[in-house]
Amino acid sequence: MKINGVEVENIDYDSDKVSFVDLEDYVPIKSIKAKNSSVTLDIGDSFTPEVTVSPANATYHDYVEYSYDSSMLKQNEDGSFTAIQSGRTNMCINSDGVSECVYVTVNEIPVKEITSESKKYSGTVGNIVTIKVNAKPLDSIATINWSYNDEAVRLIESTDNGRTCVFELTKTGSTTVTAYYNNARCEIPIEIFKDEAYVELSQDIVTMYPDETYTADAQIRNETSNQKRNIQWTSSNTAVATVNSDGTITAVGNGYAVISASLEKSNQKASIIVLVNSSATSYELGDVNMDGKVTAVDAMLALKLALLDNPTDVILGLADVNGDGKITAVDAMRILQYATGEITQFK
Ligand SMILES: [Ca+2]
Ligand SMILES: [Ca+2]
Repeated sequence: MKINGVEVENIDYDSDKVSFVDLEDYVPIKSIKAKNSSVTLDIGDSFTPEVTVSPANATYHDYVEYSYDSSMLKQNEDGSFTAIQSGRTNMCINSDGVSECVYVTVNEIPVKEITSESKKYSGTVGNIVTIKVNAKPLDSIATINWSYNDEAVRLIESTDNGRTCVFELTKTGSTTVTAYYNNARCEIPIEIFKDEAYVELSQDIVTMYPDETYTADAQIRNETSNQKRNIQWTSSNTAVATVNSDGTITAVGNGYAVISASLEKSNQKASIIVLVNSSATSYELGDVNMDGKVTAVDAMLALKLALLDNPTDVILGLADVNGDGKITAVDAMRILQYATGEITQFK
């Protein structure tokens, strides 16, 4: 028994579906040619590929099969194809081991009209705004584009084929973002306000012994950002004091360090002066910051220490220049006088 000119033995077959051709009668297909190698359609358009199968007397001349992406194209009973979804695909015509392909492009349904759900947006620098637009016709899934001033806003993401767009506001002032597709445009104004947030620390100076810890109480005031912002902690001198990410300061060695609390995405920061000393080490009276000289800075520090409830005894000893057992504005004044040469000794 021969099938398609090939000798086959012991085969089960369905006589309705398989036809048999004698080897001597079989004429193979040499070529399949499509009139157009590519075709471009809009959704809903139909076309019938014009195909020439050669030779004309080929056994399977009339038995061509089509392979195609059925999510993009639908074959009709008359053999034509209708575009049902946008995209690009190869539609291939196959028979008798020979193929020819037609590159099919289905255009998306163009967006004709874009409207914004909200006429205007506003927020503080650092805020995130989510802008939603509606596009017509509703069955279009064409991607909407956005243009914007990238000094004023930063595009975070565009989803739902451009119908939802998320921006971070980056610069104070008025700006406009535009959603567009071909000639359909929608301009959306955004008012961006100054970021007034700042960090406040409950005190601005602390005295410590080495190995002591102190957790600074930092609060973010005037926060209008809709994003959670962190405080970043740094130490000016980690040989004196270190600080971890939650504001816990650890005294390390003698000296003076400034611990800064910076508000994320802002240039606002607050700081706390840390004076560390162990009783074992002595410095010149009045040299409050332990830098080896008595200056106006020491006077300023004494003034700050005057407001502190419980300075360490060692720091008290350095700043209480008149020896009355407490640090007051009088000590600060004496230190200043000493620093400027007005007095040459404290007592
Ligand atoms: Ca000093
Ligand atoms: Ca005093």
